[in-house]
Amino acid sequence: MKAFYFCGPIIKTNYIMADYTQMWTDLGLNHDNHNALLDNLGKAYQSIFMAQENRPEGMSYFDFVMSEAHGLRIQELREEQKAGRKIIGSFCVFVPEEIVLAAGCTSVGLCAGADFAQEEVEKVLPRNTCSLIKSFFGFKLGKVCPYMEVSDMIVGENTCDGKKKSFEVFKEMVPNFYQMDLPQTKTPMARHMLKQEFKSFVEKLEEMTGKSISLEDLKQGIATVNAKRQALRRLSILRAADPAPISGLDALLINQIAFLDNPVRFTEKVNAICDELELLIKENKGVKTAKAPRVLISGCPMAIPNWKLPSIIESTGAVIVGEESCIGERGQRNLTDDSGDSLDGLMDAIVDRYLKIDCAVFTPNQERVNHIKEMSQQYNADGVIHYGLQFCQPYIMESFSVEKELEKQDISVLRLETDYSQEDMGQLSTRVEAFVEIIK
Ligand code: BJ8
Repeated sequence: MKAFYFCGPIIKTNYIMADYTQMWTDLGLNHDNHNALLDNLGKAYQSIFMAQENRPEGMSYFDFVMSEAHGLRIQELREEQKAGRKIIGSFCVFVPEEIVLAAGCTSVGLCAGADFAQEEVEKVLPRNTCSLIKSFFGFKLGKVCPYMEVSDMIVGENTCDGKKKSFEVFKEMVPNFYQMDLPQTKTPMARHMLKQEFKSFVEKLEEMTGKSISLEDLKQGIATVNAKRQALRRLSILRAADPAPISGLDALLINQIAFLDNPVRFTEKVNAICDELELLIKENKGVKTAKAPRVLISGCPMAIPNWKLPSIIESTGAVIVGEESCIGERGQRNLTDDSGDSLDGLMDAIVDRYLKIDCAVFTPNQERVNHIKEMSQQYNADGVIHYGLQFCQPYIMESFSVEKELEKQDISVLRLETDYSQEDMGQLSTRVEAFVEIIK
């Protein structure tokens, strides 16, 4: 039996892992930093994920993907590059994967969920910047992210002020930065602007690849991404069962992997685990008992390896039944209408689909509160934990009105603010335990 890498020799398997040292050197990674990161993540993965009971068998594929997230997956991306595909990295669910695929490119997510090289980061960004932004700066400055280094183009979107202004610094650190402007309202003018931005993105990709996107290409791109989102939606809906058939941690992990894996293979594997979950539900088998308190998480996205809050919640005996988040339902629930018979018609459908995303950078944003209420009912949640990353103005500001509206409906809410550090673990645990006691 041989151990394998994501994160050091942690996850035991029969798989014989390759030596990726040369590939990491070619990508310019800093070996000491990278090994330290993998080692820490491996330990975290082992204690958080592998220690769970009653995991569906289908999770073994996602464990495998994680174990090879910096190995085999990067090798695959490099092979795609050799075959002429471009790799497009991005930080936001507003960057349309349909268009990336239609251009014959591959999309990867670059958001990061761990602190790294903080001292270096704070030389270029204010201390009071949210952890998500500091994290991807740290991964760049510490040279530990193979996805960032393998990307042919890095798309930065103007969403919150933090991202928008930090990209002014970040674009000086990478040679291949592309800025995408996004509206902050949903007026007809904003819709027009988004369409223009998406058209410019098409032009940029066509210029990079030297190939025009055809109607057929775009239809195929939409079909692939719709299938992926449908599979994730299927997974979400199965979590309404009581007892819940899968832990929130594992469901979050699958949603996180959606940003890294090959979309067609990923879709097959999500559907396969859904088949298994359906059988478990028929047999009335769950990851916890039917009495376990059910929690919905709402708020900022949780990028790999940000598992802190979900692991605290589930360690109390509660089960997380949904994520109202971009790495979760907010990012994946809407499909793109593929019935158009012209490129322009399909572009309209893509714009309409993306404008349904109810990110807190939009104003007004009543749809998000409505969606939280809807999810809370649909998944039979006993309470909602609102997760705000410290210094994230859009979500923290919105958390007050979310709390007020949910309480009007007698839905219990706990508003939390945290970051990626481990320092507040004790305090968070105490607050979460008290909340879970209340909603029991
Ligand atoms: S569509 S949620 S992925 S912007 S946590 S960096 S908001 S200060 S991530 Fe997001 Fe797109 Fe919106 Fe979704 Fe700013 Fe807040 Fe930091 Fe954030």
